[in-house]
Amino acid sequence: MDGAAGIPVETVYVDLGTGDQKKPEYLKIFPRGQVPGFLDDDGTAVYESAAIVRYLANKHKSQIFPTGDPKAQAKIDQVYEQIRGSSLREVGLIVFHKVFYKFVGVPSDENALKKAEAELAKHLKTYEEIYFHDSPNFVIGTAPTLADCIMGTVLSHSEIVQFDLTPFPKVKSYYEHFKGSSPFKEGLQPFYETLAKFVPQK
Ligand SMILES: N[C@@H](CCC(=O)N[C@@H](CS)C(=O)NCC(=O)O)C(=O)O
Repeated sequence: MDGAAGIPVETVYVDLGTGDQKKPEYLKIFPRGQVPGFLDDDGTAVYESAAIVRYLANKHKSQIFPTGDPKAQAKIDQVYEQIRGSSLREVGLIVFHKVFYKFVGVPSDENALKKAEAELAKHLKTYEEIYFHDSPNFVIGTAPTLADCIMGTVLSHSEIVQFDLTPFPKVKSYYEHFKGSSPFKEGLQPFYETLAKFVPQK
């Protein structure tokens, strides 16, 4: 399968439900015991999603994280790090309150949930203003970059917890395009469909 960067990769599903990620054969390759993990043909093993993208981009000279172009990389990295350190945290909290706490029978803290939702809305309003300038379909520039990986992750989680994107039309239309892309459909959709089953529908 060709991913967003046009780099051929084969997807192997690791069943978190049955704990495949903690089995000795997986831990031998990926000692962190989490997905995703990337195993190259020569046995090189890389974990952490951004590290995998950067590794593949460097190896295949992909625009997803342009090799040898520090300025372009910095533009992408500042978006990646900013979103990962803020919105991913907030949406993660919302998922915990709405999905995992219910799953393990821990009462959700409504105030903390509301605070995380308000924070996420604030971030999306900012993204509406500062990104999607070159193309409505990409966070920055006119082709997929590592910045789209993190924005797509935040928005996919937002959808799972039924976070309303209507007040953010640029973000909403960006996400519609992202969801229709084949890398999302082939790589991420099965994971999000599984997660969605645990969310009480409104
Ligand atoms: N920061 C890591 C996050 C990895 C992560 O949290 N993976 C989760 C699924 S999204 C996982 O494997 N959970 C199962 C476990 O920890 O046992 C990345 O970006 O790759």
